[in-house]
Amino acid sequence: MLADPKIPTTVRNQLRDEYQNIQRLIDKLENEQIHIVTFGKVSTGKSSLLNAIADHPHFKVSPLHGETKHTDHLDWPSYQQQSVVLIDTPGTDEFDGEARELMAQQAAKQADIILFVLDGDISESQKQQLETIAQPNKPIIIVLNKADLYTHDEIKRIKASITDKTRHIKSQIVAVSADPRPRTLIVELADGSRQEKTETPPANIGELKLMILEVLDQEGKTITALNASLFAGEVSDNVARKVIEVRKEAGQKIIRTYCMAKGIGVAFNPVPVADLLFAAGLDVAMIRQLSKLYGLSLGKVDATKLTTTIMAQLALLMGAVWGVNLLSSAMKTISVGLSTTLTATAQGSLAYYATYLVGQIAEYYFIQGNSWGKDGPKTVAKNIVKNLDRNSILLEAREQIMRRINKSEADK
Ligand SMILES: Nc1nc2c(ncn2[C@@H]2O[C@H](COP(=O)(O)OP(=O)(O)OP(=O)(O)O)[C@@H](O)[C@H]2O)c(=O)[nH]1
Ligand SMILES: [Mg+2]
Repeated sequence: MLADPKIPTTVRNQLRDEYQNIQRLIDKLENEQIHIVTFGKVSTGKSSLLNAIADHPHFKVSPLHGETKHTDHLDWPSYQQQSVVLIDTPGTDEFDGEARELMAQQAAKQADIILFVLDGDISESQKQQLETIAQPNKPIIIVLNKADLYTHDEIKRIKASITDKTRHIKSQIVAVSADPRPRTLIVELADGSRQEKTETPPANIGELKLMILEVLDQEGKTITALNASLFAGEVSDNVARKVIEVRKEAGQKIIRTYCMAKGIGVAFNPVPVADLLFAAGLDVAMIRQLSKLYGLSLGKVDATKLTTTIMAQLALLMGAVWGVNLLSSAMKTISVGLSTTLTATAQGSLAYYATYLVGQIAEYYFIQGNSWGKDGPKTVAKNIVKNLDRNSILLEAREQIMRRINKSEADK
């Protein structure tokens, strides 16, 4: 379609841009590694923090200062070719100025996110370190670790003080306990007697995980991180909700781009209404991209099969509706316009709507983990068609298509 001379160059260029955006999104999903790098003074708990994030004791931890001697990394079990790499650096101390600065810059260069780890208020030299690694567009999360050693009020006060002292550096701050100390509890037994009990609380890093996810999201990288096991394990409700939200948003973007392409394509190459449902090449491509987003990566054959299943359900459901009724309701939404563009736009809107339905139904299938659930495809398709506001989608389609037709005419 991008090579179709019937479609004006300006419109084709716009579509090409949109395709490229989606393609970039998908490429990120497939190829990009995310580097999360710790940085900070000796013994603040950098290695412990990465172990807690990974939920795996990979990095050596010890109460001795300077336990980590070399930069070390842990490759996450990759999802397809993408992965998240956790990178641990040796702690810096007050005496190794030059080497420290060099390491800081190296860490900053390779990091997508820097975790600047503290275990109390920030000192003057730590502030200088932070200034050294701070760069525009390099997200920094200041992690106040060992929160278990402080009271609630103390944490509030330390956080406020850090915030104040780092006001000029773009960063966020969060308090965590990567490796909390065991604590002694007094438990009252049924007979009224009391007993001491020692327990080690689990790491408390849920808020940090959520922050990492949000930073990646702002960087346009969330999709890559979603499938990594980084967010598996002790996943808070918030994190899980955020993952679903971001994925859905990306899914809707993909669907709309394909709707637009289909709508424009049909508007400039009107086809008989009966063929609308079956001009399925773009729908298959859309379904493949959606499947990648949901971690399933359907091949062409499977994607075509799924498209056919959905089309068949829609055809059954719509029957006559796909014919005269729908076309006339698509026409009705068009109040002004040149008569030559009238049917073209109506048909384009209809094609847009059909692809929109296919996209929504496919996305439902992927969200359910590649399954129609107990209801089967028929009920799923029926519910989705019923719950979507057909007229507002047609209206939206018409507006977008008209805008492009008008633009291409204005450009002539
Ligand atoms: N109380 C408490 N102790 C912690 C916490 N996290 C880490 N520690 C302890 O702090 C000490 C240092 O932890 P590490 O993870 O080795 O610190 P590091 O920053 O990697 O240290 P270096 O590699 O020497 O720079 C260990 O004894 C950890 O058990 C925490 O959340 N609370
Ligand atoms: Mg260490």
